[in-house]
Amino acid sequence: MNRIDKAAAFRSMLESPRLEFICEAHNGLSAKIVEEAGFKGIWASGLAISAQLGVRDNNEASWTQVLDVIEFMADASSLPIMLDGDTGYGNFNNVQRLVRKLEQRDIAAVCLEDKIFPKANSFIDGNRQPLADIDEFCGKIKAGKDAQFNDNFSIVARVEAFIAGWGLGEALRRAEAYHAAGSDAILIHSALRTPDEILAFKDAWGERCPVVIVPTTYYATPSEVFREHGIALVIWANPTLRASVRAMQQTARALFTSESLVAVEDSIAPVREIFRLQGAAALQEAEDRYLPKARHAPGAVVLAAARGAELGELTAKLPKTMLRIGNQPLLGHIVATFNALGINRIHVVRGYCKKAINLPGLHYVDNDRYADSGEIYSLALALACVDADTPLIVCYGDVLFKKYIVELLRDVDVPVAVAVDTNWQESVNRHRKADYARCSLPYSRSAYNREVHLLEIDPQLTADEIHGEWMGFMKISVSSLPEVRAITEQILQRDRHAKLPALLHELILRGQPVRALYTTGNWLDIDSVEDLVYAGGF
Ligand code: SPV
Ligand code: MG
Repeated sequence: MNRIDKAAAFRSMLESPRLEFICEAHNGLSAKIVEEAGFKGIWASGLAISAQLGVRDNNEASWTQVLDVIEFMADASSLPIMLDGDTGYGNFNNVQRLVRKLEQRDIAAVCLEDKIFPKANSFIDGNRQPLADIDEFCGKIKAGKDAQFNDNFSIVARVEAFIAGWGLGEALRRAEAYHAAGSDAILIHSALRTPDEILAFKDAWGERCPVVIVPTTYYATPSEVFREHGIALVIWANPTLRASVRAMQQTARALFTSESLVAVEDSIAPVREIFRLQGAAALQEAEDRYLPKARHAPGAVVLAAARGAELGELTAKLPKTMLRIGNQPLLGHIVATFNALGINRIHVVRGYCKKAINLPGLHYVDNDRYADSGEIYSLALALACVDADTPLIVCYGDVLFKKYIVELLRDVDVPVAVAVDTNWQESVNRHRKADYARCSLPYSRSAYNREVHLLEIDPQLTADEIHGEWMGFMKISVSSLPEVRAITEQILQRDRHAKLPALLHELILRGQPVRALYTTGNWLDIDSVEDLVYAGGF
């Protein structure tokens, strides 16, 4: 990245034949705002910086505390900054150290005023303020100029003669001396409501060196007047501070009185504007470039639209997924297991007694045709809602399972995968109908680490064909989501009641490999009162 010479940019503003303007900022945020407004330079105002720190403009903030603030300003903005260096925070020696520290922080210029440390703001009893000894002040300017490394760094000498109640003669005498000592420009300050003093000064001064002004009290003077008189630079010394003070006062009062953000929401910046000013987008881009690609935590879809009529009275007013097992509903257990694996974007398809499914933090998809549709129909509704850039784990809403089953699916990086329970005989013994799976390799120790694929899912498979039972767990990768979406649409055109295995069938038919991951037990589906007893929920 090329480094801009901010000092050179500031110097060319001072020396340009045009009237230039710089605006006050007092922290990183206001520096950025001033830059975005279009200004070419920043005035790091002593008044504004001390005020935003909550202290007086009397050198109550130490000079290193001021340095800390302007370092943030210089980082937040590419504009040249002129620091309001007050009296230089000490004698010539302190000025030298100040100039070196400013250059290290890429500050373009410093303005030094001919008063006594600790100074007071020019608008508070200005005419009682003692001025610096001219020779002593000239020594500071010389010392500062000798200390700077970059020839373009500017030292602006601020003449406070008018402020302190002296006349044009004293102002010119001082300006002449400071100019001779090496200052790059003269700031002539005045507390009048008219520009008379500064214009008289400029007219007498001529073009000896650039003249800088601060029209805070004579703000009503059109800038055209300054232009006509050949002023080099106008400093708007405190507007962003004053604007923010007024806005904060109004907002805080309205909020306190109304006890509601509604009263202020439309008149304050949206949070996303704060993020923009902070450069949040650039950090996100940088993260994409520099951080190792984080494995996207998958999302989950829980199919829970059915009643579970086989449970009779128990599901008269509740869908099966909301039956209590231990301390919470079945669905709560499912969610807790997903959550334990870092999966928190969970879409639940609900249908029967949908209002009863109301656990917080879930995304609900309503299948209002649950009585006249099947699992694929519910899945298709969910697929229309899930993120396109996140893999998906699908399961039924009536199963309890140990997290390792989902963990295996989460960590496998293939287009589509299913978990297959090798403990299938148990379901035969319990006389349940099950989705039996035939795979490319039976489960065995040697199948460990081999890529096993699903060949067929069918409740009618014979015992010698069965390699396991499919429990409804399926993982769909990001790249497969569009195809799976298309297949579900296709299936629904011919059969609105189709069940999940139809999707696997179709994938296999299309030659899309479906990885089978063998697991053994560690899950339970709730199909009967006996299952509920088993699960400890009855
Ligand atoms: C400042 O902004 O701190 C200044 C300008 O020094 S003035 O407040 O007008 O003195
Ligand atoms: Mg000041």
